[in-house]
Amino acid sequence: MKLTDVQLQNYRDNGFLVVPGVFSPEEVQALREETIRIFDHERPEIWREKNGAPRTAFGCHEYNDLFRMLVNDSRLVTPVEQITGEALYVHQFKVNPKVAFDGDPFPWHQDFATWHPDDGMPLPKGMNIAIMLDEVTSSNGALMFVPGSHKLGMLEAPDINGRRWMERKDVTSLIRSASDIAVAAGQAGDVLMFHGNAVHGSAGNITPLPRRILYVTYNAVSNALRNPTRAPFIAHRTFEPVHAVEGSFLQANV
Ligand SMILES: O=C(O)CCC(=O)C(=O)O
Repeated sequence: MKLTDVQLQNYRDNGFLVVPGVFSPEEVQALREETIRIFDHERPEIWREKNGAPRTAFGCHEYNDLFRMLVNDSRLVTPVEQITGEALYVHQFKVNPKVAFDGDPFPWHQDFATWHPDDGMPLPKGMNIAIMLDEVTSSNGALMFVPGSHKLGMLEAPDINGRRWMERKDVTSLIRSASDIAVAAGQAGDVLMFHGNAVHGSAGNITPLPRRILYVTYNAVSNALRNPTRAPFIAHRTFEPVHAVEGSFLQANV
């Protein structure tokens, strides 16, 4: 999948981009089913909310064939290569299911504010690309962005229990000075891309509608981690490049 000039400009201006209709209903269904199976297991890579509801499954592409094929899918790899202009490896893989009624929020933050000090990623060349596995709306926990915030560089954020959420006073002044808060809504099968310095967060989900999003974070091989401190299933240490595979990951030989 190649981004158009308009999409590229949109991404450069805002720091995020939604690309509609990238993955088919059959592909989305296969990813949903695999996600449900994964959350049935207890493993260190699977994190839960305080009440036990699933929050994040990290690193599934390392032990699951479908997700292993997916991270090489050209619809994910090519647009990130187009933007970064570099060979890429998988820095992080996760599914955040934000379950019906019980999905907790993610406070405002920049990902690079963790990747740099905690993972030892030298430059903000890491980039997220995500697949919406459900309809994502402003009600069920869509990501919200401060458009253009990726141009501000890495902002101050304290280390709170291993995450670098922004302080409320900083979020307040940022949002007062920015034009808007944008909601990255979309349909199942749409793709969301965003810059490592894009300020974003998401509200909790108290609707009866799940909001599953699968994220792949690619990083430039030239920008591989130095002295990472987080677990390898969160900040991967295998810097092998991915190679874009055309066609559906469902057809690929596993
Ligand atoms: O899935 C979400 O709602 C937000 C996830 C996020 O921002 C993160 O994991 O850093």
